[in-house]
Amino acid sequence: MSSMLPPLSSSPVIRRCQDGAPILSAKEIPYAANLIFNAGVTKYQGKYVMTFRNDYGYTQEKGFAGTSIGLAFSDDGIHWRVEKSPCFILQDEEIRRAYDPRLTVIDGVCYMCFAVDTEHGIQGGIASTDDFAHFQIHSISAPDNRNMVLFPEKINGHFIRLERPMPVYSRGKDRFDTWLSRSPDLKFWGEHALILGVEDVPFANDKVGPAAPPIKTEKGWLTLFHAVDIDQNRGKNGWEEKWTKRYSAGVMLLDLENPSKVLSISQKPLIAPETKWETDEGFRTNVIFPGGMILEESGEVKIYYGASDTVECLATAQVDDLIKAALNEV
Ligand code: BMA
Repeated sequence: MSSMLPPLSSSPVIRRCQDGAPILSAKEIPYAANLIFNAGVTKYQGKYVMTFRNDYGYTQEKGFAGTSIGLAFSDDGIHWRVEKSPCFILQDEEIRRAYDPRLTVIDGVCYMCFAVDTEHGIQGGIASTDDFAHFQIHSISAPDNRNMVLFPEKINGHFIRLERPMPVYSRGKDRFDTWLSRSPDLKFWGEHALILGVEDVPFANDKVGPAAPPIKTEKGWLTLFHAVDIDQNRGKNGWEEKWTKRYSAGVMLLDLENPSKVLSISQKPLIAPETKWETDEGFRTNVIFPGGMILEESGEVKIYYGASDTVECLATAQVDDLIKAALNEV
């Protein structure tokens, strides 16, 4: 069946690296790997570091077979050396898996946010590491919450995070929005504020949530968000039995001093699924999901995104153009 919703296209400011071909996929992983996507990427101690999600597989009968978080390093942010074993796995009688890592360096310490599927709901975790072998977990939220990202600096003495709680009971369906909260110590979180609702984004009808951790610019915190629309007419997309959602990314600017104040929201997608890796091939097609954004000294921004929940890709844009996209000037 074809979709009733209009097609979406990426902003002209976006350039896909290698014409959209993946920069990392399962065939480059030296251990059991199936779906490699939704990576967190940052620069730490002079190198590019990536932690990526590795889903072992999915069946209708058993659901997800498990997930590990793998580790890779790079000198140029494009070509990656994958470490010989995963760096982070959470699994026990209660916890099914940890996934969707997001990396942020604050005051020289590397933090990793991640989602945790448990027998009693989905939680959001925050850990730190200095060697990517040992992780100290600072907090794991109440369920259901995920897609957490940390700002790269404290504001007025507080760590700041974006998150996407999932209030199913009160709203009766998927309709999830983006919130911001603050913490003195990464453990206790409060001052929760709604910053982006589904109704604020013309290319979403289902949920909007954080994507890559924000970067600081003169005009405000430049922040990507994921935007989901759902169309029952889409029928089956990808290998999964039924997949009717489309994930694209938008961009917004938040106030530097008070980041719960939204300055501007792009009214058109920044990146929408377009290449064959994003629309035709993979587990869940029509999905792009950015998890890392790096501002280079040249003004180029590297945007790392998972495609079709199957591979990891890279796009670039100039920071000034991303600001214009957030301000709806392109
Ligand atoms: C969400 C998460 C994401 C994923 C997306 C599309 O629920 O699992 O990690 O990219 O679905 O499948």
